[in-house]
Amino acid sequence: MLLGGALAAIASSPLKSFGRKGRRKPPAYGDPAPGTPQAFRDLIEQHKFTHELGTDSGTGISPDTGVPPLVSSDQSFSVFTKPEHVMHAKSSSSLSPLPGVDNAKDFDDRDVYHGIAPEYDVGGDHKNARGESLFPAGSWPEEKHVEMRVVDHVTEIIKGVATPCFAYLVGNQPSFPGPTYLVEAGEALVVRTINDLHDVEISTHQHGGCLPSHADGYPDFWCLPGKVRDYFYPNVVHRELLSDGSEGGQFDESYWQSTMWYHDHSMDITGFTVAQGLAGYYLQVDSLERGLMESGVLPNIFENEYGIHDIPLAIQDTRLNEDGSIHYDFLDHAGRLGDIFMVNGKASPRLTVQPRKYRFRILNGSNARVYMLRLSDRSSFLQIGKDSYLLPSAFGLDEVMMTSGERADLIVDFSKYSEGEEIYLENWMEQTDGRGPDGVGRKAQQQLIKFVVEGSAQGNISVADGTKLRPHVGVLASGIPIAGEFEWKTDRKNGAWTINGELFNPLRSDVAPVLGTAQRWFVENKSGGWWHPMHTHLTGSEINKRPRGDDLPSVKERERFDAVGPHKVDMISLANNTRREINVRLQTFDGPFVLHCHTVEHEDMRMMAVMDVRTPGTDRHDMDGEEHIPSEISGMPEDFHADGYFEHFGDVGRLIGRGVGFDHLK
Ligand SMILES: [Cu+2]
Repeated sequence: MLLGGALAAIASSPLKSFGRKGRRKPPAYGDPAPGTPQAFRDLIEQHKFTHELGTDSGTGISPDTGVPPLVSSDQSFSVFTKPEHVMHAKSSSSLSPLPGVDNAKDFDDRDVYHGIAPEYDVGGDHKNARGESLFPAGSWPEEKHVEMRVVDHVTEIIKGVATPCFAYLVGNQPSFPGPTYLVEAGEALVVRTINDLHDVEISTHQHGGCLPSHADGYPDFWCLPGKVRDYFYPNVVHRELLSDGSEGGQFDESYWQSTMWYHDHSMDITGFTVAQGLAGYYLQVDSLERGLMESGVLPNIFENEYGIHDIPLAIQDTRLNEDGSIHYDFLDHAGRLGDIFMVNGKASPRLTVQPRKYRFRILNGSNARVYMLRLSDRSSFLQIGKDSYLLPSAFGLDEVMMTSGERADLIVDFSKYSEGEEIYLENWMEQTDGRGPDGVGRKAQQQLIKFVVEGSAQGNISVADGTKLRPHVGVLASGIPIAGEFEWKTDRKNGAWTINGELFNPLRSDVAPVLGTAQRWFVENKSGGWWHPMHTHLTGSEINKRPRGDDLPSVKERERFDAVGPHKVDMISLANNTRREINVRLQTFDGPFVLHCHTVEHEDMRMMAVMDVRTPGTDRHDMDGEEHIPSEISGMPEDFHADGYFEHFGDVGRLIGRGVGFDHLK
């Protein structure tokens, strides 16, 4: 299956201004159907806010009716909706054949067909392309192994409606969305991924991770149907530079990530696979955050607080067909909007809470929707993290905007409420198509999840406005030179979105920074009325300067900067006609990596660029736009391109030659 971007039309639409009225609707093509059938809407209404997260209220139609996906006592992974179990991977040597063994190809075709990253060294000292160990001396981790299948599944988004979907399966219980990983910083993990889908190639990206290119979900480093790929997650971050410029010091603690997520990133079809359910959380805890947990500042995830007082809430909009299946329109390139709002895969659920503080790790896992989240009584809450990173300090706010792919790590205090009180998390952002939101207003008001306060508080946490969390170390302060400046300009050309005038070509390098340097980037969106939330793989983006109000989709971002100072993010949301400045540190792993728009349908329309971080003197590959990346790095077998699996390989040549879309619609 190689659908989507290259083969279909794209809306050509007038400019649009955020918050302005009276703009013309874009021409409608794709599926003009009225949306999720009324019968299903009636069912949602009937069961509204009755599905308690963390319990099973299924009817038996769906296999995921509440048994947590436990394989064995030392490999327990948790699903969002049944989150009693904190999950630890198996210790090493649970996989057969072992990851990275030389004779892997002699095993059955299903075994490790795509190999493992060259940075993975069996029984040795994992090193990057520059020969630097990924781990400081003496911190060699105990390696963990996990086997994860990607399978067809049936879930129950609406009570009583069986919905076919895709799911990640760890153990014996598939879950929609996927199971939550919990790793400790510096604890290397190999996830053996088996693609049991029929005719759908996948490529798993760990969003926020600092990973070898082979394991990063590069869009055409696939795990093919029926095949296996070993994803090597060393769970490292950039290390401090020694005086000779090599990466040899301790980990830079300011880069440790907390709330990451993983999702499919397969070229041209990511919008489809994510809508089908291929997304989940990937949580990491380092010693600093563990200290905050053990001293009672934050809930202690290692003391069974996961799913109790530390709860991931993934917000996604979706739409169902008449047969209960998930609607996806490959012709809607503006960006998929749904008319059903899910939290953790369930339409309009509820969560019973105690009168105390909770940590909610909120993910906007929607393909194209922008949210403005508020509590129904307009109470304020704390933000402790943005995207993968804990902020330097907690700060109070009463609404938070989230574009696709962003995370907001929030603390909500229910202690002021009395028994039985009901509070909703609401969306106030109006949006009618995938180009971007129209503005904030009551017309858009949508209750997403109901919190019901019950019982007495079991313990509490002390985090408050101003509590110090993760100190920020500036890119410049880290001693790494800013080796250059680079501009990324998004635009719309020939009916498609481009970055610096180009469509994504997985074989072409768009910027090739030297490993061990930093760059100052200017990211600019001049593409008329379109919004583009931009995401860069490999490393965090440092917001070093107080942003101009005109350059922000929400002035709350400047309030955040004023409150916490420079900090790291992994998403930069570009409203129309805005420009942002960031610093990025390009360390640890050689490329290729992508940066792209996280409105997933724009990404599928090739709104991606390639950052090929390179170690001088190495000859890993030549990204001239034509030559294939060597098998060792891509994991694609040497004979792959010769055997005709994809005759036209994503139609790259065709795209470059004539642009995207049907000519008569341009
Ligand atoms: Cu975009």
